[in-house]
Formats: sequence, structure tokens, C-alpha cells
Amino acid sequence: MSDRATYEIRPDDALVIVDVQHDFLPGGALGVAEGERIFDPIDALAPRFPRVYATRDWHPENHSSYQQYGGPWPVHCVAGSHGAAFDPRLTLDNVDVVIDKGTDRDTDGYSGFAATTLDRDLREHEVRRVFVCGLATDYCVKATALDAKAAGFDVVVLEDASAAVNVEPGDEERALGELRAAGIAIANSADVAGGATAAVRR
Ligand code: VGL
Ligand code: ZN
Repeated sequence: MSDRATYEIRPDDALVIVDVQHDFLPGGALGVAEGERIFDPIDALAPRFPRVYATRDWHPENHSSYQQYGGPWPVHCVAGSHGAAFDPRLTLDNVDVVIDKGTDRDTDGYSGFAATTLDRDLREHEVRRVFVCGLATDYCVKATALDAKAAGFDVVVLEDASAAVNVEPGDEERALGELRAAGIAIANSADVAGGATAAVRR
């Protein structure tokens, strides 16, 4: 359930869209069952934000998170592969910056802040509040939101614009609980108001 608050989009806001790639959508290597429901909310939100980032899980072929190397996951999001490409239902015209993550073999790279330029770029653009959405709520959305909060940004996770892997039933609810406990707000896209009808990208 979302917290009952309205968020008026401000010039110091950014939207971070996490890992909307073939492999995380139905039919992909690590397809999130409800993944397709995020497209309408994201399309409604992204054009109104002054700055929009899209992260990509972008792994080497021998990434340590793959089962053949002792990790928990099937091979997914190999850099340059079809599975790693953005799903075409993500409107890239709305995206200012693409952030590749998980490029290092030995770290999971769940967070968009892990060994990337995201933190520096947000600060250069004087962003103070970060809205996070995408795939998957219980992994990369969660890790990105927690790191944004730890880095000092105000953070709102958009529940309906995100979807969970749910390896275990209830993982999504547990993830949202962890986010709340860290001081992160949970909202729905309908709780986000205003913003430019066609934002001037900067
Ligand atoms: C993710 C599992 C492995 C994610 C990435 O994008 O949530 N999950 N790699
Ligand atoms: Zn991954």
C-alpha cells in the first residue's frame, strides 16, 4: 500500500528507471511475472520529470551472479546481448542518461549507484529528490533506492511503476518494508502531480 501523500514534481527531482530490459520481462531469462504493468505508469511519469535516468544491468559473460559460477541467477543481461537491451516499450525519448551497472564480474551490481556515475551526475544537476521505479522491486529497485537514501537524497519508490521477482512469496512486501524502515516513501504514480507536460531536458 502506498503512503497517502501527493508529490508535486520540482525542478530538483529526478526519475531513475531501473533495468527495463528484455531479460527482466516475461519471456526473458529472469522475467518478472507482472513486469508489463510498469509501462503505462512510466510513460505517464517520465515526460514530466526534469531529469530521467535509465539503468541497465550490463554483465560480463562470466558474471559471478550466474549459477554456473555459484551465484543465484541464470545467465541474464550479458552486455550487448538481446536480453540486455531495453524493452522497446520503454520510451527512450524520455531518458536523459543511461547508466550501465553490474559491469564488474565480482560484485552483484544491483544498485544503480554501485561503481557508476549516477551519484556524480545527480549532484552536478543539483538533484535533491529521487523517484525510483522499474525492475525488480525486491532487488535492483530496492538496492538503488537504499543507496540513494544513504547518499543523502530524499527518495520515493513508485510501487505501481515497479514489479518484483518474488523468488519467495512476500518478497515484494518485505522489500517495501525495508525501504520504509530506511525512511524511503512508497507511492503510486497517481500520487505524483505536476511537472512539465513536456519537460525541458537538461
Ligand atoms: C536484478 C537480479 C539480478 C534486478 C539484476 O534488476 O533486479 N535482479 N540482476
Ligand atoms: Zn544482474
